[in-house]
Amino acid sequence: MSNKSMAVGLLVSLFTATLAAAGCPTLESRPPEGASQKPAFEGQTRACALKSNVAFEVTVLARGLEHPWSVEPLPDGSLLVTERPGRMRIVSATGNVGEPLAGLPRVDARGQGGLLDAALSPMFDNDRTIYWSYSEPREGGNATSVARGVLSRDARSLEQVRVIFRAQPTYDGTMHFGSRLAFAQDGMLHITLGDRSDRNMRPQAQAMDSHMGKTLRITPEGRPAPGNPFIAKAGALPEIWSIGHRNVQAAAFDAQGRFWIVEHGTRGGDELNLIEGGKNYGWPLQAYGIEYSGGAIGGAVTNLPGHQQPVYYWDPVIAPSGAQFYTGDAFPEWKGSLFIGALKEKRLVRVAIEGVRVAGEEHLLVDRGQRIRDVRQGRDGSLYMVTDEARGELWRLSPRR
Ligand SMILES: [Ca+2]
Ligand SMILES: [Ca+2]
Repeated sequence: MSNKSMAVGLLVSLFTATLAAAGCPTLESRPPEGASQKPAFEGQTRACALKSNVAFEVTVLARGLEHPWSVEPLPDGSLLVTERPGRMRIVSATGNVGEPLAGLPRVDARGQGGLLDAALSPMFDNDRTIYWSYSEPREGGNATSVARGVLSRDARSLEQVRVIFRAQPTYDGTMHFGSRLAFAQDGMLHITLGDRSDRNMRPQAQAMDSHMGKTLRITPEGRPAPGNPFIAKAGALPEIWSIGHRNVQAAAFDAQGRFWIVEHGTRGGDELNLIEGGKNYGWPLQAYGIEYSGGAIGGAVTNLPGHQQPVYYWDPVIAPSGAQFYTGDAFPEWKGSLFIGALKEKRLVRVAIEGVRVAGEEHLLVDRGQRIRDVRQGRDGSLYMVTDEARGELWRLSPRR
């Protein structure tokens, strides 16, 4: 081989293999949007690429779901699915798509709004209670609300439906509603909300008299949860748990009971955060990445004293929606991993976590080319996903037979 071809070969390998600080190959080799930005600590972005040795198969259980947003496995193996235009359905374990459940309130389904997340009561086996979030049409606009109802004996309708929480303020917009629902081990319901996207609304992520850009913690009846960090603070809304978020569409508790969220940043600023009550996660004062229009974000600061750093960030972004810590027996190698749906990058992201750091990242289901909106684990240890398409699909990922 000539010196020239050796030099070319070396150049090619330099450009194709990007190494994490730890010296291992990374998945990401594109240049970051925040070209001059530096992570706050080693491993905060571009972690080592993982490759699991797992034999799985994906079964398409249902097709033709209109922009499904949430999938919740039910105790009998069937799946509760929401469709953003305002329908909730039960799909049987073998893929029979049921009629929309009756009894849901109206939703404002423009833009990113509509019927969003659903969560089962921790006592669902006994109380058959379902919680859901949605953009509620209101005088002067809309905002995220949470309702609950009891699934009827014939599983065709929701009964005793009641709105238990209404985020404030009402705003006339169609973006950044949040809104995942997750029950903690103590039985309290955590809600994640967005900042409503428009520049005039952004500062509300830091405003204590607004629910926007926060995570919230309420009782199953919708009251501020006892022990909330700002419950006795004058001028602060008592439901607030954490502040400074942009738009959170992914949230999950791990096996230790820790609360994690994955939030949409702008170009180059998607974040994984470990949430502690009372803490400030920075938006829009502290952020990675740049504006969609180009140029620096707000204060253009990635490390502001008194504000929490993300455990991990993606630049370029994945656009995260839906999250699940794997605890099942079907895939022992994946125990403890965090699975995240990726909209923009159209894949399932697996993140291995050690302590409070990301140890590695793997991307799965890349070749299917669909926006993954939600991922949840069934009692059988399978992972269930819905895809955010006009004719969206419901998938089961299970051990290969
Ligand atoms: Ca859910
Ligand atoms: Ca942040």
